Amino acid sequence: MANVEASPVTLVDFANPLTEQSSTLTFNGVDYVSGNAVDGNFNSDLINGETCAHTETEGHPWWRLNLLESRCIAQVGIVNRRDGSYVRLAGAEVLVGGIQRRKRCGSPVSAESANIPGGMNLVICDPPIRGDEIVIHIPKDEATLQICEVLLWEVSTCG
Ligand SMILES: [Ca+2]
Repeated sequence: MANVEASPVTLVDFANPLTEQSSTLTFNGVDYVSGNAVDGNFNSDLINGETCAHTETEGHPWWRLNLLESRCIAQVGIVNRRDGSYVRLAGAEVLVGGIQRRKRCGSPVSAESANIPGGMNLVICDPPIRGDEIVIHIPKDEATLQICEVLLWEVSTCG
């Protein structure tokens, strides 16, 4: 009989994360930079916590994480802000892959899920997707992307 073992899902502990986003909001002298979404600080109070990433309101805003090495991504958690306008995250999609090819992980963040202040929006890649890059974007003509923290989970092998 074949010995079938499920691959455990583990949290990605990424060092020196490289991030960028389509634009950066500056509000009251504070820059809501892309790196705020992977600084290990889960404070979801955008204004008082100053540890969320936030783009301008624009067409098709995006946030990107370069993992520097290929990983098999199983789930992505997006921590929303809690101090208002959290519904803006509705419709956000997670893409996993590289420059040449990206696949969408799971389903877009639902309006219901985005409506939870400070909620962790879990996007499950079923099956897991291999890639060295994570993109979170909102494919709308006018949108604002705000992410307080991103968590990634991986499995050891894809497929
Ligand atoms: Ca943060």
